[in-house]
Amino acid sequence: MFILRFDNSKLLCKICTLSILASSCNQMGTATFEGAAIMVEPPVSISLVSPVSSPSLDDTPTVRISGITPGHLVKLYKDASCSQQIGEATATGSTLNITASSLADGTHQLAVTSFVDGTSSPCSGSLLEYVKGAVPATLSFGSWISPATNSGNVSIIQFSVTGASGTENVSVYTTADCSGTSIGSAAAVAGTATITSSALKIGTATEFNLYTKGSVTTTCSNLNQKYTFSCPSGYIRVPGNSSLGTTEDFCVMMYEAKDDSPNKVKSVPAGNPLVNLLVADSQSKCTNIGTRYDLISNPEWMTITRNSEAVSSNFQSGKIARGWAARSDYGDTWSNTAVAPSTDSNCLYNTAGDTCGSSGVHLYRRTLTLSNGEIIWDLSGNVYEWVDWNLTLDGIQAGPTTCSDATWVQFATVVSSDSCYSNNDLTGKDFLPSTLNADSTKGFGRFFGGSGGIAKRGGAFDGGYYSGAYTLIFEPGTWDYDHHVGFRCVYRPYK
Ligand SMILES: [Ca+2]
Ligand SMILES: [Ca+2]
Repeated sequence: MFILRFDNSKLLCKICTLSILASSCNQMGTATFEGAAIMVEPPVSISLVSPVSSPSLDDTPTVRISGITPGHLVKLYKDASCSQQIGEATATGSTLNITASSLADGTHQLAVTSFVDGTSSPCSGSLLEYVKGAVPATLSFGSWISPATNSGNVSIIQFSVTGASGTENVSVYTTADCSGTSIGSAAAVAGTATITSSALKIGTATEFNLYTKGSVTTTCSNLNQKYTFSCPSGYIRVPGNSSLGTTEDFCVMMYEAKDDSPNKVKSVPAGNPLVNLLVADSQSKCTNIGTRYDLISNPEWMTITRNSEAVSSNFQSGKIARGWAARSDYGDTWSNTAVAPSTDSNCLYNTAGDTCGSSGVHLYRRTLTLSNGEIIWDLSGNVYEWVDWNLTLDGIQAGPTTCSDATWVQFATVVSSDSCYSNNDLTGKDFLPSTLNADSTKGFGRFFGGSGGIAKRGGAFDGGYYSGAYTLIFEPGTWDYDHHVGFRCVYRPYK
């Protein structure tokens, strides 16, 4: 009878057959034993319980260790080689929570071992990186990236924030207490976060003060920076109207487009409007200006007209200013044969044939005022303007070609009897003033259907009562151009 002792950690089997031999005799017997030589494996994973993410200011994080054999003593370390223990506990199930002892600022590689019957598993190696963050005094503004200064005509802006703790997530707000939805957030890289904002709502403000806080630096701090939005030079801001399909504010040319050789157009008072272009070429003149520029779309046209219709100074004696459009056989006492000779305060009114003045009859005033005080010239009259029927689809879209009124009619006639209105190819928000009695007798213009489908609006210098801010013709096709037809560009800051 004798006792054999084995060092379990040096056995390579879990079920072993042992032969016992003596040097002076034959085999004495065999013995089989099970389970006595189990190799101890380390736990397989570590996850954060509290806090839920790293980096964090919490210096005693609680972690969950999984893949444990019940009964094993689990030891937690803050280094990948398991030399600096920060906690331990005995497992009763296959998972176990351990709260670490105090961790210093910095990056820690959490690792574990299992221990049973005097035998330890190998070290797991790093299973979780935990960053205990230091608290910077404040996050600071870095620099403007796009635009390169603190003002511009885009509503999506980009800038940097510095002083972040490691890779913490930095968020920016426009509220002084960092309440509400952030306008942008990003993970810092080496302490600097590059923030790209969502589309700022330029309809509610033109100046945005910037505040920030981080996932580690949770104190809201003032970046002492503000961004000021403005439309491009020569463009005015138009409040969006979601019921008409313009959910965001946009900018529109204050004047009909003027040539800007060789391939663009500009919005300036001097010179005659650019005419005799196909609708597609007109759009190209706009898009050539740069990104976010386009030919005006019908929802945008309607947003301008509906807005100006609600401004009382655009009316006198129940009539809205119709502009440079007089024609004696269409309701006026004189006729124009050309566009207005100039565009400034000395030519605000059409006062006689091809003649203008600084004062005159309200119906012949060339400007409309928007609810935000902005002024737009010649939306009605001077030259017709090509209008892209669809705002959301790229390129030029035609309007309906199913309208039965291929002649001049009042808007009420379209509503009562035109086939394109009754079959919903044309709806009220596409063309109607806010009240149905707003017609050509009140300066609003008229409607003309047709088979071409390309929309032109506003009427021209010799249109008489057929001209008006709401005037709409579907007769032209993509092949048409005329000296009565120009166009106007928009700038969409949110794109
Ligand atoms: Ca016009
Ligand atoms: Ca379009």
